[in-house]
Amino acid sequence: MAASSHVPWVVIPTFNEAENVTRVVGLAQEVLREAAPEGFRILVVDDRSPDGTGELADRLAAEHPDEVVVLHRERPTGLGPAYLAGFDVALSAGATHVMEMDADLSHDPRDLAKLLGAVRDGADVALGSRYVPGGGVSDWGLVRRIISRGGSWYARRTLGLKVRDLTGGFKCFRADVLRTIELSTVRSVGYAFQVELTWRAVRSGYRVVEVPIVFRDRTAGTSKMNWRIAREAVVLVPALRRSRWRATLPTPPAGEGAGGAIPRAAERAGGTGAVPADPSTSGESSSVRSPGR
Ligand SMILES: Nc1nc2c(ncn2[C@@H]2O[C@H](COP(=O)(O)OP(=O)(O)OP(=O)(O)O)[C@@H](O)[C@H]2O)c(=O)[nH]1
Ligand SMILES: [Mg+2]
Repeated sequence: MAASSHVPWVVIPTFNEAENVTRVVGLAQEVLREAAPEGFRILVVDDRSPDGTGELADRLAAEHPDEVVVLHRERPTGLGPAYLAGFDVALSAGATHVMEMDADLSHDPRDLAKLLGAVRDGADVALGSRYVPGGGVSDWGLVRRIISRGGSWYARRTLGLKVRDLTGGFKCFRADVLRTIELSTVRSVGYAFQVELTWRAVRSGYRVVEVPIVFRDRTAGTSKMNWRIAREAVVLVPALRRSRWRATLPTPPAGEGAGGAIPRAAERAGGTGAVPADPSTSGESSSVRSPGR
């Protein structure tokens, strides 16, 4: 890799996405060449897809060695472990920002610019959100809408968070957030993974904003969502609350006070339509407190 890897990284997990991978990577490259002129990396994390997704990704990486990287894993163990492996590569390479995006074009790659912009404007985490003004879903039937909205509502109520879209997987983290929230102890695999990362970020006092996105149903390839993944979320969300996890935050450097390691309260991030997910301060109910607050 010739160019610096101290740039924003986008992690795209793939399993049997041969019909989508070339297009999604190409679109992301177009967007990021403008949004991140200093450079970027798109990391495809493929779990030995039998349909040849990994080989297609390798071809893209050979054509664009400064922009596309591929991580091959041995077998599909779910979205969470694939993301964790990808985060490890990105953080070890010195990523400044780490973004999550699905390969199936349900997430519009153009929104990468909005998410990155929201973090550059001062947020620590920007969530692509279907459930704030300006956001939405198209093409979904009633059952799918109810499951998704119900899932976010359930997680929000159980965890006492103000985030509207907790199960979405289109996100941008300031890299230091991922370095702080102890990824080595994250065990969740499916939707619960998305809930857990956001919950940990809020618990640690980070500023989380929601950026409106319109989510489109995949038009190619098949969904990997199943009832086991949904059940995991139902069980894991109350388990998260019971765990009362706290980040072991680094001690703030002398003179910086509590503002050093622990970020300030949520504020409006300008220019992206972002809204603070936790306008109070920590965004939590009184029974769950952030460290240092
Ligand atoms: N590497 C890897 N990627 C996975 C695995 N499971 C899912 N993915 C990828 O994760 C992303 C989201 O999975 P989807 O199947 O689209 O799940 P979903 O978006 O919740 O469900 P749909 O909206 O029905 O598509 C896609 O890019 C998948 O290819 C896995 O076990 N390993
Ligand atoms: Mg999908």
